[in-house]
Amino acid sequence: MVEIIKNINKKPRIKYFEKKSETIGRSELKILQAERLKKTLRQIFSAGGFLKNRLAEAGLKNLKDVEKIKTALHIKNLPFTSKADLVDNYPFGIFSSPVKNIVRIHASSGTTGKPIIAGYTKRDIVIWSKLMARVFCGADISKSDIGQNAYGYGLFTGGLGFHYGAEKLGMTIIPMSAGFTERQFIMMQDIGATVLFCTPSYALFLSEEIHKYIPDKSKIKLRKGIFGAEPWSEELRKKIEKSLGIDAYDIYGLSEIMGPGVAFECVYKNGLHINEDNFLPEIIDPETGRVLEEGETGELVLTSLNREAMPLIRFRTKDITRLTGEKCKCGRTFVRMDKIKGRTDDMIILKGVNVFPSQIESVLFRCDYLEPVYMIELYTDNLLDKMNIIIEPKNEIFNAGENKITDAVNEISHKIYELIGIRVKITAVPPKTLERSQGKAKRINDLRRKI
Ligand code: DLL
Repeated sequence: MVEIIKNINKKPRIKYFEKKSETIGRSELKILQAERLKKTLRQIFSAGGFLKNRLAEAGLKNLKDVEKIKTALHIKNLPFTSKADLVDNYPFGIFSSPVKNIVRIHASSGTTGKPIIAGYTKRDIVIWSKLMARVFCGADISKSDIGQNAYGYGLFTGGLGFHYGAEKLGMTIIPMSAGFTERQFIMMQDIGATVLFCTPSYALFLSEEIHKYIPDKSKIKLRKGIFGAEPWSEELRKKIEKSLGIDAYDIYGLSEIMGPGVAFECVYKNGLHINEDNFLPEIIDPETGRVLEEGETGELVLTSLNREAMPLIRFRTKDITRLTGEKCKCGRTFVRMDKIKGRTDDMIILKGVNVFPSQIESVLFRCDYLEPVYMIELYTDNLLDKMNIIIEPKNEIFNAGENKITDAVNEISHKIYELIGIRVKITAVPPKTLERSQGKAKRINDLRRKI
């Protein structure tokens, strides 16, 4: 369990936004999930279209079959939905509400250039805002806080998702969006933001730049941050916490299912609670689709239980994690998932060994002599896949000459070898060479020859 920096000697404060729902008994929750699953299936049937046909092909032929469902465990018999299904049914083919009832559209990048569209009814937006308010309360953020929202506003769900949740809670929210770094610091200092919302890589960038704009850290009032939208290691959390002097929390979500707020950390930071009254989680073997047991690592699959516009059944997120149903000290009864290890898309297979960028990050970010930034290049050499990790040794190493740089490279090479059992190339570049990200960081540059 991660130590809670500011509350080191104090008992963490436990707050809920919807206590009854967040601490619901497990048997009551199971009944609610079954009811909501059936309601969702009824909606899909009455809307007709792609999802209904998919369910019918898999044996759920009509409403009578839906009524026969007794528990949410029935989910295992239903077919998966994937990003490709959303692309194929672009833009509205996957909606279960008529377009006239849609009040908002968001989008994320698809695989073929066409974006993936997410639609929301008025009710969906209200529920989403409440789920985001749960996230804030989970991190002991209250309506007296001032939130600086540096997630991108626009088609990305981060900006408006956080914004509406903050307003629902009654917090003061500064709609900064990402970028405009100098202005971020001006507002942070002048308005006195107490909480920061952005991607972990942007938080890191801000922490690297802050001394230029606010040399006296006592001028800022930041106490917490909620960071997500990309995988980030515990080591990165420690770096952000230390350099900004805040308490950092993880939040998970995806546009297809809603946006931010699907899962979040409470003050104990021992996994992310999944809002299980709204989303039914499963873990599957990404190769075979077999449902795995609690505690086993695999791909997270989510089913909407409370969406109107675009409920999805068994959506394959491609995100790798595992679930635990062990009791949490915060009193929430929702299962927790581990921090996301990475996406199946981003898993690198080198000589048969599976590696995620987050594992490499854990090693690199533990080395104080490196800038907290890296890039993994994949290339082909003699028909074999190879990896080159580009690192930035800090100024003091770089300026100390060739030998010091070589020592750093050798040490990293050894540490990576200890982690994955394979020798990879390590390239040192001068500090501030690699691009810093204001949104989701790109960690892999795939230069492999495509056959
Ligand atoms: O990233 C929603 C979001 C906004 C989440 C702000 C948290 C904060 P998409 O752009 O559709 O939505 O990307 C979803 O991002 O399937 C994961 O691969 C990744 N992701 C999101 N949160 C986390 C996280 C938003 N906490 C995709 N840890 C997901 C790791 C995350 N990966």
